[in-house]
Amino acid sequence: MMNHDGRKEASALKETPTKPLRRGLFQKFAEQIDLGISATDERGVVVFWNAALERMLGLPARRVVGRSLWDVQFELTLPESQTRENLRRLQAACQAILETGKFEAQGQFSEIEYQGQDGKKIVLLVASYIIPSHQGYSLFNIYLDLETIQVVDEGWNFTAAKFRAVVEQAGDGILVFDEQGLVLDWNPGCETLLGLPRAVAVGKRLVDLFPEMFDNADWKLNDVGDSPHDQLIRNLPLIARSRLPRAFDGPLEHVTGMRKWVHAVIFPIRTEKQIWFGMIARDMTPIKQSEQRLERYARQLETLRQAGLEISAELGLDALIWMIAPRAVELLNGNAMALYLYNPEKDWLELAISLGEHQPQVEKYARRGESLAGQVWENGKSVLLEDYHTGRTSDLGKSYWGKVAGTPITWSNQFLGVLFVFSDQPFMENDLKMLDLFSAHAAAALRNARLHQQISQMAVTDSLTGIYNRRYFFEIAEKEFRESVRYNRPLSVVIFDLDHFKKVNDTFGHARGDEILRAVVQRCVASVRRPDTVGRYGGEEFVILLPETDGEQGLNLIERLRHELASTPVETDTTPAFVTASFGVASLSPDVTDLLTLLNRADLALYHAKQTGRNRCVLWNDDIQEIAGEDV
Ligand code: GH3
Ligand code: MG
Ligand code: MG
Repeated sequence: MMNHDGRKEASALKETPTKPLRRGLFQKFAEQIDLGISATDERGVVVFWNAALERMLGLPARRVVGRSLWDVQFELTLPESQTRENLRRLQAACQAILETGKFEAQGQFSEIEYQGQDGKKIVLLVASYIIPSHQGYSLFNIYLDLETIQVVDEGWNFTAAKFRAVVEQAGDGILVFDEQGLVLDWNPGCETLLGLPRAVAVGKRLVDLFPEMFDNADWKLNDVGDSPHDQLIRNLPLIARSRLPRAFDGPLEHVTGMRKWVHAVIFPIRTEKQIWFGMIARDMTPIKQSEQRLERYARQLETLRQAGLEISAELGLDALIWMIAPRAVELLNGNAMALYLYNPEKDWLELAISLGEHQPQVEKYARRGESLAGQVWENGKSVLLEDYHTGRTSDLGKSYWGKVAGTPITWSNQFLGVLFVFSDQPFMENDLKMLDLFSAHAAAALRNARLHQQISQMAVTDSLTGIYNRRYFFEIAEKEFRESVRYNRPLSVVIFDLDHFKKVNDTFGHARGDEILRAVVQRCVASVRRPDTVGRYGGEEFVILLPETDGEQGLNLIERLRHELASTPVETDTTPAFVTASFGVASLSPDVTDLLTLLNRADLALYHAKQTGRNRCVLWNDDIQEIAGEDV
């Protein structure tokens, strides 16, 4: 272990002869270079001291080599620093570095004041390096004379032309400006960036040439209300002092109106007499655009995920349509949308919803191949139109040209509709794929909603005639009955049965019989009022619920229907078929306590109508009770 006591160490050094550094190419180079270089061995003994260092410090190598570095350094310090304590500290620091090989400030230049041979103060920049060797570590010092740097500065003219060429040909915008923020020089890169020639830019205020960028710049020292120019001027001394470049990003508009995104760095340029500032501006537009594309893509995926979750859980068709609409606009960052749904009965598209700002005029219906919706249907493929005339808008009152993205909605070859998103911004390349994905989600959800609607419908309707089945009719009738009793309102029921229908079947066949049944039901539905409910009671027996209707009114209503049926034949392929029906009516009275009683009375009245000749309407009364009673 090395002894940390200075005196003992000094005596040990005398006993060990120093090995001169190997002469070779390095040494030749080191002797000729304008940098001062010194090196020690593993013990800190100076083994190398080059000619430049001899000149800088006025200390010849022969007076230094073989002595410990700290002794030499100490000798060179200013008289006021030559204390025992300082020597001890210097020695301890050097030895610690040599022992551990750790030196945090490795290679960092710092200004050190030395005393020259003639007693004059010399300021040098010194950087130390610790280099591992086979026996431990050696210390290398590099010394730079600030005077020498001035020499390099003087040689500047020699290379200025070449350097100018670099600046002229650089792809980046490079400019120089003064402490007043006025542009002094402007390279061709700047001309390309802004589209402004040097002659126009020179003498202008920098902030006026890059207005949006300086508006955008975060100078951290902003006083509210300060103009961007004042902010720049106030920041320049700080930039000069810290020597660190100040970087900022921002938008910029080329003279042609083209939008760009620029990254800029402002840095000080020191010369002997003055400080100027340089700015390098790099066009980051392509990078910014791909960044924006990625951001949009990420947002779209999130919207798609959310929309997928949302709409797949919705079975109500109306609610579903209201979910699809805003999500479609959000997905493509559009202004408006339109959703058409296919109506298989009419074989056309019907506008289900259209919403948004600057909402274009869209057709309410579209047949296959007609209008844009019909074309998307026919082609079966998504379209992106860059220049689709979307018609007048109510709020702008002028023609509006916008972009439109459209996609068919299909579920395993089943065409369900067409979805459009309108925008006044151009769509991006991924947008159509996104819309396709969205449309696939929408298709699955729409189909489910349709199926649900059909199944719910099937549960309550009669498949032959499309009116309510017996079970569902009872459900409605029960409710209506309770309400009428509770609020003491009139209520009537009618049961009717076609006359001699066995014969109709025999004459025209069972299939034609079905057709006639449907026709009779249609007539019946057409002749009743909105709140009235028609249901199929049995084979060719039907029931009508007439709320807010007393017996007389009910009788009048069905009398019209009976007459209409009897006087107008049902058209069949062969001959017109006359069908008649018999009707029984019963209405609510205080002695009717449940629905079944009421229906039973209507049934008795119907029986009475059949008994008394058919093709007639009978209102229930107490006498009928007796007749039926006798018969049963
Ligand atoms: P009435 O005047 O006494 O009512 O004579 P009717 O022949 O109509 O006798 P009833 O009402 O008892 O007979 C019902 C007939 O209606 C029996 C059946 O052949 C026929 N029918 C019942 N449901 C259907 C149906 O869905 N389609 C067809 N085509 N015929 C039906
Ligand atoms: Mg019958
Ligand atoms: Mg019958």
